[in-house]
Amino acid sequence: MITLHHLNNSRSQRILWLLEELNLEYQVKTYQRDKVTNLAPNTLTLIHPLGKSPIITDGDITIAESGAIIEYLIGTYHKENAPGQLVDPERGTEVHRQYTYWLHFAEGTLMPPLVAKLVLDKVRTNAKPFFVKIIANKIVDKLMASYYGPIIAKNMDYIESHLANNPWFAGEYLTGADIQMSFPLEAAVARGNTQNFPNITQFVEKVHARSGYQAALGKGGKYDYV
Ligand SMILES: N[C@@H](CCC(=O)N[C@@H](CS)C(=O)NCC(=O)O)C(=O)O
Repeated sequence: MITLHHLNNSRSQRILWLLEELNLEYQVKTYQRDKVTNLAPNTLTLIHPLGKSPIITDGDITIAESGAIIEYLIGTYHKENAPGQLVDPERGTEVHRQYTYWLHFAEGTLMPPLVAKLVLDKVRTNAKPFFVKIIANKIVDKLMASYYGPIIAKNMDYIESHLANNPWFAGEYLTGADIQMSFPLEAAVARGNTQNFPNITQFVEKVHARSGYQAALGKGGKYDYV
């Protein structure tokens, strides 16, 4: 039996969605983030030393990293490329190259500056006392304006223009790339950062409308990015 070690409001939502798209039987073990630090509880390190979610176990196999989990689940359990269903692209095709590219892009290129922004926003909010806050905000503003801001904007423009010509990230069909890209994009929509990105907004709406996605929401409990 597959077990998903699921942290609330996290990348693990991707895997819930994939498990539903693949129509698999699985159980969910839920972990709650610490209310102050937002970190995962230490009990997750009993499953994998880094204690980050998602993690799955399947018999005596343990896998961390959402991209690796997506590749494992699709490689092991995907049955057929039926219309409207999640497709496992054939190796050596352009669709497969696109699938692999976006699978890696999500965590390798897009997430790092988004996480940096999240951390810097926290510095801005939490810095104390007052005079430290003024200096901290100046440093954060500088880092955002000169480095992370332009990188995030460039990435968002790039994704937006890709989605102008492709209904799904690898082309015509839903693939694991869409599962992987869903988390950063739905977080961007939920935070109100996509007013000027209609294609990204529509992509997230299309994802949220899928019955597999809705079933995943039912299994995982409250998720702030819908
Ligand atoms: N690149 C990893 C990132 C895993 C990760 O950072 N997960 C976050 C949740 S979105 C986490 O567990 N945070 C809690 C913590 O670091 O304690 C993946 O894609 O699985």
